[in-house]
Amino acid sequence: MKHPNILISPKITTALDLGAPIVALESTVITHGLPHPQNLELARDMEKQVHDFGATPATVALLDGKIRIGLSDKELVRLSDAEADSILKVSHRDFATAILKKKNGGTTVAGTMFVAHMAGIKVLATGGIGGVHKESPFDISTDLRALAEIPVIIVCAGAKAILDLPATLEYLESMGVPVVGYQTDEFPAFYSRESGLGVSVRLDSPKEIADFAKAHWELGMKSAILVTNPVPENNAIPKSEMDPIISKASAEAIEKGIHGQVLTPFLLGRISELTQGKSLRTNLALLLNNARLAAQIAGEMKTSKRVKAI
Ligand code: PSU
Ligand code: MN
Repeated sequence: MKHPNILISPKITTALDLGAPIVALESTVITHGLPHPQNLELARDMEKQVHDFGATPATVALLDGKIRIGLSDKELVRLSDAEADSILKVSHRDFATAILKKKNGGTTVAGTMFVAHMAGIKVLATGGIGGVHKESPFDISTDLRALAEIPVIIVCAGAKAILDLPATLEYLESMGVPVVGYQTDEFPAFYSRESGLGVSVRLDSPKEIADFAKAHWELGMKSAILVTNPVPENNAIPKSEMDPIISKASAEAIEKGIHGQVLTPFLLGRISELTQGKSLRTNLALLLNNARLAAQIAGEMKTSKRVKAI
């Protein structure tokens, strides 16, 4: 793929040429989702997890107005050092802004899906997807539209309970997006393993997920497959403990009139303060857990392809 505004690193180019497993990583979590220096540690650790589990990590971001697939360590440092105010949060509508103004930016799940699909990368890892907001039901993340339209596998820990989870799941159902529970029947709520809501299918191994994706896309379906991977038990915070904290942070957002792109970062920051950093540790643990599963799925996707070629 040649495009004047997209630069693919040599490592990723080689992996693409070889048909080797690759996992795309979003970068809004680095630029807007986590405080410094945990964001840099996390960015490095995500890449390491993917690598250790047999795939090539491809962090996607914008640097100097170019869409980048695969970053050097120096570039990860640059991205994580930038003040959130000066760096863009890049979803579909923001790419041309970043290109024209030669900006740096973290790509959201939607933005990363768009870039990954263009490059031929099939699997993406994140923490949690965006969804329908509780405070303003008309605030629906571009992530949901991207899930409806872009055929890649997203590994996440569900959606945060800061969102309207039933409405988010209804939207995904309307758009025909399969919601896979990895070794669970319940839709995980990011910090918590439980939400009281169901998934559309439970699958128990990376191989089963790869086979499911194949079956879905071979029919000509265009949507993504959302794989929800509950946070490891020892890092989970029970729903009953999170609910009052989330309500408090949401009420503050309404009081302060915070909405739009800054709402998610505001809520995440407040929840971390209100839990004295406990939610931050959970956030980091689930991100790494998702990177591992994504790498395993990417490995199985490759196997399925090879078997087909024989
Ligand atoms: N969930 C997190 N941390 C994040 C995000 C989601 O736990 O940083 C980011 C993701 O990049 C997601 C984006 O794609 O927020 C959604 O933002 P919005 O709701 O403005 O679409
Ligand atoms: Mn939004």
